[in-house]
Amino acid sequence: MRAYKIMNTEVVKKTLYLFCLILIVFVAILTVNLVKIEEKASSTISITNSAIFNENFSEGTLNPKLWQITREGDFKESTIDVYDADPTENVDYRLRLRANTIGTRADTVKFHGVQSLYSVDFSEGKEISFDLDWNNQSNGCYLTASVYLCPTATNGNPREEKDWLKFEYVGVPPGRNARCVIAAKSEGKVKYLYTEGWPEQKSGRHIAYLRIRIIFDGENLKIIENGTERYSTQSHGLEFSSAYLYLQMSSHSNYPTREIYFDNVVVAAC
Ligand SMILES: [Ca+2]
Repeated sequence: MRAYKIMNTEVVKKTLYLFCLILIVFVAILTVNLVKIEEKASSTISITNSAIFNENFSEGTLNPKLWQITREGDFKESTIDVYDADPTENVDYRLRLRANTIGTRADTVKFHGVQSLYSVDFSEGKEISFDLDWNNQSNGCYLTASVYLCPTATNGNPREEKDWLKFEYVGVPPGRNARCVIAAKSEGKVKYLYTEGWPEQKSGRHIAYLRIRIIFDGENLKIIENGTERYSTQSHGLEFSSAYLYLQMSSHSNYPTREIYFDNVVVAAC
């Protein structure tokens, strides 16, 4: 009887040891996995923080969940699509804005483009960057390629909205060159921040494929074109800190088909 009791106690002890061992192994496995999950979560967050928005149009079509088309004025042709701009078998999808204004009303300027359906909050440091291909215009007279940051949404012309910041290229006669314009509109009043010497200097310069970076850091605003600072202020004075992104083109009447491209639109924390 006594021997049976001792044996029984031994069995209980062994079972208890085994249980403790299993528990330790289980806790160890769980801890390792939790650390892994945490690492994965933090890397996901850091990716989200550094690139909030990244549009390279690689889907080959304009995503209606991200963009809506904007248009104002009469066109002979107005095409806004995602286009493979690479003439070889490689693929290079970009946003294409294409306009033909032959035979249209002489008293109107025609505007079209896209508006992001999500707004960018730049109350904390943000960089908005994009590629713009002026597409080697043989006659880019009064053609414009613009990016507007505007707190209000419209499927018309963002220029008519009450508040915005604009970065733009305007084709200058006889049409092979362009100049840069940076302007802000506040409560309906337009203020030119940078005009590249215009109206005294009217010749403009040759532009081609451009990478533009618009950097907000508190009240500081800096605009960089192909690595060179174009504009900088320590007090941008904008009365909005959240804006839709508009990629735009405009043309006067009686111009044959002209097209420009945007690509690699990135919004990132900085
Ligand atoms: Ca692309």
